[in-house]
Amino acid sequence: MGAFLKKKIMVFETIVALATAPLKSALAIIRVSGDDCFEIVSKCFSKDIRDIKERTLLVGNIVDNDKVIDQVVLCIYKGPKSFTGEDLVEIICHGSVLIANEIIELLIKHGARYATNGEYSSRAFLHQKIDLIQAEAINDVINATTKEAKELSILSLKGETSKLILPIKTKIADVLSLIEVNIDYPEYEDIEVANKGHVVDMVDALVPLIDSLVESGEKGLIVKEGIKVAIAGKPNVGKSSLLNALLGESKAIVTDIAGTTRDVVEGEVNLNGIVLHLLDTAGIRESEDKIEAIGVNKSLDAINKADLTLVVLDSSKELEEEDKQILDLVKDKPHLIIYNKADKLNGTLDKSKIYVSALNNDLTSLKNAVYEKLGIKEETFKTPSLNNVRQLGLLRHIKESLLKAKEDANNDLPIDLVSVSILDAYNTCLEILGENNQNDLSKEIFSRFCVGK
Ligand SMILES: Nc1nc2c(ncn2[C@@H]2O[C@H](COP(=O)(O)OP(=O)(O)OP(=O)(O)O)[C@@H](O)[C@H]2O)c(=O)[nH]1
Ligand SMILES: [Mg+2]
Repeated sequence: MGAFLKKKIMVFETIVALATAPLKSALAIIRVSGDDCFEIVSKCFSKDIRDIKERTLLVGNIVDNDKVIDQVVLCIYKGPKSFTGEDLVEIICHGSVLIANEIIELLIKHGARYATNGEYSSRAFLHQKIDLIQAEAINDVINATTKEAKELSILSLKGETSKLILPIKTKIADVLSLIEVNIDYPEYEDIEVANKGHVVDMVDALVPLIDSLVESGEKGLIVKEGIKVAIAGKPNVGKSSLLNALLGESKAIVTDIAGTTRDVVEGEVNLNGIVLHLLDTAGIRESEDKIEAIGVNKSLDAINKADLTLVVLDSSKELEEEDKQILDLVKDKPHLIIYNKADKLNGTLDKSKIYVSALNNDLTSLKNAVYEKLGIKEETFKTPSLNNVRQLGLLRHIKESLLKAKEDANNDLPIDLVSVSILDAYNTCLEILGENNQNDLSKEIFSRFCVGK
C-alpha cells in the first residue's frame, strides 16, 4: 500500500528538451526523461524500446506515422542508472534546428512536455543522484567564463565541496544526539550526562572551521563571478587610458581635455583567472556643466556599487584637494591607490606605492596588487569551497546558531533549551546539502547509541 501510494503521488511527467545549442551543427542532442519516456519514444521510433533493461545504443529512424524525420542514434538509460535517475533517452540527431524542433514537437504530441529551466538537474536531485551543492555546480560549470571557475565548479560537481560540511554536521550531531538521548531515555544510566562543557567545546571547535570555510567560500565566489572594479579619480589622471590598457583595446575616449568621460564605460578582463568587471567613470570634480555633473553622480554611484575601487592619481603632480576628497570618499571601502603616469617620473620610485603607466601599458604592479588585495593564491583555484551566496548565507547562519547555543549554555539555561539552537545549526547543515531532515537525527542517534536494540 505504502509503495503504491508513493508511486501515485510521485508522478514524474516525461520531459523533453534540446540539450545542445539551437544552432546549425553536425549533431544535436534531445533529452527525454520521465516515467513514460520509453513508451513515448517507442511511438516515434522505428524500434520498440519499452522492454529495454540495460544501457543501450540503438540506430534507427524517428518516424511520424510513415514519414521518416531523421536517422538517429538513441542512448537509452534505464533508471535509476541515468543522470536523472529516471528512464532517460538521448536522441542524437542531425544538427539542424528544423529537425530537432520537429522531433521535439513529435514527442510532445505523444505525451511529453517541454522541460523547464534546470528540470533535469532538479530531477537528479529529487532522485538523490546528486545533492543540492552538486546541482548548483552543474549550473556553475555551464556558466563559467574562465578555466579556473570551471575547474572550481567541477570539484563541487564531483562532490568534493559537499564533503566540507560533513565534519561540521557530524560534530553537531554528536552533541545533539547526546542531549536527545539524555532527554528521551533518562533510564539509561550508562550514558554520559550532556552538560554545558559539551556544547561550549563543540562550538569552540567548530567556529574557526566555519570561519575558514566562509573565507575560502568568499574567495571561491570571486573566482566564479569576478569582481566589480570602479576606476575613479579627478579628471585627466588617466582613468580611461587605464581602462583601455587593461582591456587591451581602445574602448573609452581619451583626450587631454579634463572632463572627457561622461557616462560610465564598462569592460571585462580576465586577470589570471579572475574576471574584473571594470567601470571607468567620469572625473570627479565640482562642475557647473549639467551633463558633467550627472556623470559625476554616476561615478559616485559606481564607487558605491564596486567591490574594489582603483583611485587613480597623477604621480607627476602634487596631490590636490580634489584627490584628497576622493581618497576620503573611499577610505572605508576596499580600494587601491594607483599612481599613474609613472613614465613622467625620474629617479627611484617608492616601493610601497603602486606605480603604473597606462600610456606604456606598464601595469604589472597594479595586477599584482589586485591579486594581493583579494587574497587569491594559486591554491584558491584548486580548493573546493562552499562558494555561492546561498551556501555562504547558510554557513553564517550555522555559526550564529552555534554562538547562540554557547551563550545559552554559559547562561546555564536547561540543556533542552540550549539544544534548540544546536538543532537549528544541524538542520542548516542539511539545508546546505538539500537533505531531508525528517528522520536524519533519529538515524544519527541510533547509529551512535545502542538504544532500542
Ligand atoms: N604620460 C602619460 N600620459 C598619460 C598616461 N595615462 C594617460 N595619459 C594622458 O592623460 C590624458 C588624460 O587621459 P584620460 O585617460 O582621458 O584621463 P581620464 O582620467 O579618463 O580623464 P577624464 O575622462 O576627463 O576624467 C591624455 O592625454 C592621456 O594620453 C600615462 O600613463 N602617461
Ligand atoms: Mg576618462
